Amino acid sequence: MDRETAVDGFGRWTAPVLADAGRRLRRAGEAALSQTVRLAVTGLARSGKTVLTTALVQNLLLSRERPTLMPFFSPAHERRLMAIRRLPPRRRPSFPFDDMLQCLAADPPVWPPSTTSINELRLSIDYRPRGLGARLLARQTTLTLVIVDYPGEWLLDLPLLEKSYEEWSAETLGLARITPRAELAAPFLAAVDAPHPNAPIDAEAERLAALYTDYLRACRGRNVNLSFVQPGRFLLPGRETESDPQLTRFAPLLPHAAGSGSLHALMAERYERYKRVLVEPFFRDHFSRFDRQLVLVDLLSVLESGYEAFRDAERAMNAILSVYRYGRGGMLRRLFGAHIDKVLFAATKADHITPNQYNNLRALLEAMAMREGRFPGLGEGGLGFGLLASLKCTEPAMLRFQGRPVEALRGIPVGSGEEQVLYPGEIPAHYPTPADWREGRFRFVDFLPPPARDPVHKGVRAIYLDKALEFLVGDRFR
Ligand SMILES: Nc1nc2c(ncn2[C@@H]2O[C@H](COP(=O)(O)OP(=O)(O)OP(=O)(O)O)[C@@H](O)[C@H]2O)c(=O)[nH]1
Ligand SMILES: [Mg+2]
Repeated sequence: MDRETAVDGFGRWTAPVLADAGRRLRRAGEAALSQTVRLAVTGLARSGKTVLTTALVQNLLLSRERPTLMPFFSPAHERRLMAIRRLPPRRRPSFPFDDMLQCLAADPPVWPPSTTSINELRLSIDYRPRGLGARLLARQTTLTLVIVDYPGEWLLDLPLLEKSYEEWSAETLGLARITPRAELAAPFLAAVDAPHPNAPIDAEAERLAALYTDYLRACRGRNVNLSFVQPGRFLLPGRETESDPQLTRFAPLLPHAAGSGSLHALMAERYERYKRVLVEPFFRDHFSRFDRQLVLVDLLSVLESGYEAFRDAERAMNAILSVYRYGRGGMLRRLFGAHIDKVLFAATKADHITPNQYNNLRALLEAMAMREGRFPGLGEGGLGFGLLASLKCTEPAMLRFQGRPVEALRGIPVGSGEEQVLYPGEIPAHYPTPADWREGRFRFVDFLPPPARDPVHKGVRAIYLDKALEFLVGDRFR
């Protein structure tokens, strides 16, 4: 008896019909289970977005063949990934994956150049569903993963949408007068306090905007390393401002200069235009479509820069999280119907510390975010904290100090040219106070990317990228 007649007792002709119906049902099931997940990756300049996006995709592409590469990413670990293809971008410029991978997979690897705008990378991932019900409905299904990389500076503009020019000016000037900003803002504050009364309004606006922009740039300077910089487009303007540079030519002012036709009125009008032309479209056209958000924080460099930089990073994290403070009535949902339901903050470049410090690093990041309260706008388990390294530049090693073994790192420190075993800095086990910085405690050595020893990884070896991916999208591979 052949297989078709064995299907049922109704004879030869019904079997193909039933098989066909089964196939169609399965296809319908597969189509019904197919879905798109938009994962946004952000962080301030140099936080590691480009390296992360490249390494994440490269690891994913390789993990189909090598499930042990991403042991914490359940679909890879459970060998349910069947095929992964890159698709052309749809809504945004393409993430230059091949060029970036060429940098990271070179021997020795080189760090990719800065990217200053928004771009996307689309992956089509065929996988076997996990649950029995889903498996009966579909043998395989497809998840389209859209990874969008955009500057974190733009995310910091969100709170502006609910602030008038007067409110923003008062807050911004107040902050600029506090150490360490007061010193950086001194030329700008002097100009605000003593405006040129007879100068043409346009020229005065230009002068103040230029001084204000210089101050923001100084905040991001290497040693100062402050995170809370608004408006974000003053530092990372994006394409829109190329044709209309006036969009970023305003600055906060004292209220006493108000009045129609005044400098104050001109600045207020430009501030509102900035929100209308740059901020609102970004949140409406991009942010409101994201499903999941990864925020990268270079916490190690923040710690190195001192207590003020540390507290300022906390301020920036809270500005980002303020959106989720008010449940369903929160700002984003109210304004744009946004639906991000999972946010992961991750401390990057964790290959600069030894594994016994990982818990402290993660706990510190969480403590910084949670000092200001809860975030009902994100569901149960919707807010996560982690750490990762997208390109591991070190290996764990041991040193002996006063006869005792001490955890250390093996790598090539920048500027040394040769491999060394070093004891890197420690992460405090408690929320730090200014005293913790007095002995120069937080110094983390910068290491060069290692030569590509392991051709299978094509130079892209990572720490906990798989954990981050599991938190962010693992549930979508049911
Ligand atoms: N050790 C180590 N350094 C890293 C890692 N990821 C990034 N870096 C360093 O951080 C720098 C910035 O990384 P990018 O990925 O270019 O950061 P970005 O956020 O895309 O930067 P912009 O495009 O300039 O905003 C790199 O040039 C490296 O020096 C990592 O996993 N480990
Ligand atoms: Mg980049």
